[in-house]
Amino acid sequence: MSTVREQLKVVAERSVLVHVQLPRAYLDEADTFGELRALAETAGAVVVGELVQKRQKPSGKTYLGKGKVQELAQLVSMTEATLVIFDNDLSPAQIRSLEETVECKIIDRSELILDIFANRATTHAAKLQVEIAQLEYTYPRLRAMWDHLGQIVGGAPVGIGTRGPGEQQIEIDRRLAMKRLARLRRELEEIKGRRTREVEKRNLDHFTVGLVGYTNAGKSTLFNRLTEGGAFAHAKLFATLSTRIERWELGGGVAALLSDTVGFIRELPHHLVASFRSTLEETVAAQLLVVIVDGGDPNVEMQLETVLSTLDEIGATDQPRLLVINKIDRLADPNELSVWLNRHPEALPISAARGDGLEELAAAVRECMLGELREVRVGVALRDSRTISVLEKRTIVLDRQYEGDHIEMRVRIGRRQVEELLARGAVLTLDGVDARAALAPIWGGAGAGDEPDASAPRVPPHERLHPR
Ligand SMILES: Nc1nc2c(ncn2[C@@H]2O[C@H](COP(=O)(O)OP(=O)(O)OP(=O)(O)O)[C@@H](O)[C@H]2O)c(=O)[nH]1
Ligand SMILES: [Mg+2]
Repeated sequence: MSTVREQLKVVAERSVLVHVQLPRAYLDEADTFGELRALAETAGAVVVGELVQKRQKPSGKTYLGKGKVQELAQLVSMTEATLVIFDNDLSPAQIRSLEETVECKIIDRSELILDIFANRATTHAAKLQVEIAQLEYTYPRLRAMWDHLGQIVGGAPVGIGTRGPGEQQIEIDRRLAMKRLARLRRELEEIKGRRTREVEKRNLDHFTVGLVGYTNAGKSTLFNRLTEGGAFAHAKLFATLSTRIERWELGGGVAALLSDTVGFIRELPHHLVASFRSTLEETVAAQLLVVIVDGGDPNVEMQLETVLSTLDEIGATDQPRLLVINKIDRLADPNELSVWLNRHPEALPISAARGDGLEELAAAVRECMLGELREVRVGVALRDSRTISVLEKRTIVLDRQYEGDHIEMRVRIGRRQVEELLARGAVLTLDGVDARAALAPIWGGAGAGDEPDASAPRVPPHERLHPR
């Protein structure tokens, strides 16, 4: 076969799905192909056959066992498939051996996901990030394939997914690709720098909440419900590839900025995570994370684990988290929910589609944002315009009085907000008393400057969901 990997696009191909079940299986056995099928369909492929093999470990040469490879070849010819998609990641050598025997184009899960990202990317930054990931992942693999594709005469198009005509061309391609990669990386760095500055400014002016979750969990649907909307929500996987931010009215006169971003998936290709880091960075910087899972999915626990470990990986570990279980309208049996809630008592059940549980969600976020509200007189020096501006923007101001070089504002404010201001170096009085000394009498309990209780158990970041 010489034309097998000429084209890596998946659109409208008749595809056979293959899954090798290894002992450490975390997928629901009843629906082994659920996710791969959804990914394939998202990419535009038509699924015409499925093949599973249970193995202790993959076979080095072809991943599948010998007999199964023959079975796969038969299935491909019987169904007239033009593409085989492996749920497992394959080495270039494995792909080559498989293609030789099965006589059909073979791709793995990472390549499939990259293809989806490539087709979905619409913003400049997303396109940049996908191309970087492709150059890093697909390109070397294609190059490794070229000798098996045969040394073909010149004239073939050059680039991703096309074969290179001979050694010399490969060398030219390699240099061009390296140069391009360097340029793309530089451009992405610039975007990143600009973004970091925007994020810092935003966090100063507003309380920011990041929506994170597995792909298809319903992030964009929820985002559209809670804000003026405009996010693209769709039954396909990876509908969202860039970050959107909108104002979310939490009730009681306070608002937060909510961000919707790209979804996570198990074993997200490493290069893709790396290059999408800048998109995810806006999430990393959010002051609260809302972790959303699809309660109707049989693999919901795996989804949650994936999301939590991806958050660790991208360094989003410092802020509190709220766990939300979505699509409760889809649960056939209400017992399913109570089983889940037993395991995760802090979770908030919602239905983004029907609008259930959204007020409770807003209330929980408001509590995270403000802590318990008190009405106090806050004194600030007039020259501290930054603190005054934060108070005006983020608290409910009931009254203002000017006294010499000071302003006394009567506000409804939460303890967390005061602590945040103090942490930024603001000098305040509360009801005429120095704010640090006033915290405990006003709110009760330990003051802001006190050491955290050393005997309190340390919770690892991935389990640090916000207690309710
Ligand atoms: N039944 C039901 N369906 C929902 C609910 N919320 C979202 N959906 C559906 O789930 C699918 C995915 O929703 P999205 O909002 O696009 O999911 P997402 O998390 O933004 O997905 P990506 O952007 O791909 O990561 C859509 O078909 C939604 O209509 C819900 O509460 N109930
Ligand atoms: Mg989305």
